[in-house]
Amino acid sequence: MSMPLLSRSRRVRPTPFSKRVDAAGVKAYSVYNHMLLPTVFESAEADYHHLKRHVQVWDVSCERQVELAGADAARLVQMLTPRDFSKVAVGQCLYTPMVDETGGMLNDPVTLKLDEDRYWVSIADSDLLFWVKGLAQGMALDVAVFEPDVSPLAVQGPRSDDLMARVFGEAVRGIRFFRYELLPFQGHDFVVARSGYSKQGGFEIYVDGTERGEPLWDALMSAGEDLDVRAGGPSATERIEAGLLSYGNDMTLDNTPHECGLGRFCQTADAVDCVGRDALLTVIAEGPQRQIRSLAIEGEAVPPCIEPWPVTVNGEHAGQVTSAAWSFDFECNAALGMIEHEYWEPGTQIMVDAPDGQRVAKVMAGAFI
Ligand code: THG
Repeated sequence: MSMPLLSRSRRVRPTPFSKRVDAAGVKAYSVYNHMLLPTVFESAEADYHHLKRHVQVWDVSCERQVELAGADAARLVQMLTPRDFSKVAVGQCLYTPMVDETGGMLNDPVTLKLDEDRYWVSIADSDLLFWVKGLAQGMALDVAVFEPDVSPLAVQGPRSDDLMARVFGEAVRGIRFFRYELLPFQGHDFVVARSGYSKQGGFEIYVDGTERGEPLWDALMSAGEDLDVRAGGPSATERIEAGLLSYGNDMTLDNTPHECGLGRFCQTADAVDCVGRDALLTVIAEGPQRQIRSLAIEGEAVPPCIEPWPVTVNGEHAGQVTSAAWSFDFECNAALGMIEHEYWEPGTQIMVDAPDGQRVAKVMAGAFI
């Protein structure tokens, strides 16, 4: 199938790694936070198998940072989320549902506490910067809110520790999940976290300074030659198998964190400064009416889900599929969908209105991996 081209302009921003990504033979891009996100190199299938067996370097610069710096930064961060930040330590990364005054999801970033008065909010695909600036101005807070020149570079896959140790030293092996350490490369300390948008293990290097991007990319690629390191990107198939959510796909402003299955990241009663606190306390009291579930869809490979696919049971509305992909390892279609509470029990058989016809599907107890 021929693909239309992507028209380029200033609005679709390149990244510090774009020249290297192009040289590596990128075959497809998505646009995320108004920035290029490389998605396919060899093929979706080859990239997926390689990610699960070896190690890849991902240009995820589009996971832009919203920096909060100043005396009121801690107060502002707590206004954004029902996750309790009162006991968070410097060096931690937290998966952070962020909500508006109705309890609707604005974004699901990873938040790094860099200092008592300094945070990076590593955002998914929505313009969170404007909301945070608005709150800071409206509340007359003593805090700077801006997008710094920081671009995450992810190293993902089972050989990530080995590759990273060659570039940043053996200390990388001691970094715990969702913690970061400052580690030197060519005389500069980089924030290196054990995190990333896959379940294959790995790290994210927060590259502060565009000019530091290419030297780091080159060092990872040459250090990993015998590990078969390749350029890669988030694998839609792998992340659907893993149940990793995608903002704008699996959830929107219309969903609460509880509908998204993110209740375990909310301590709403303790998060007294959270803007959406009252709305979420009501949701908690009533219980969510629908929730994200992993689904297995029968039949041959489905096309990508670019509009929600209706889900029914005996002709009754039962929810919608929001992401789907053929799982090369499980040899069935893996999907994520928002399922109404009458139908969300594991094992429930549902019907999915895929673009090429109706499919039988099953609600799963958890993710594929
Ligand atoms: N890394 C960084 N920034 C990001 C992403 C990332 N910004 C955009 C997007 N990804 C934000 N969304 C997610 C979704 C899931 C996870 C991270 C970011 C994730 N979740 C694990 C899970 O759900 O099992 C672990 C959560 C936990 O236990 O704390 O990793 O990937 N920098």
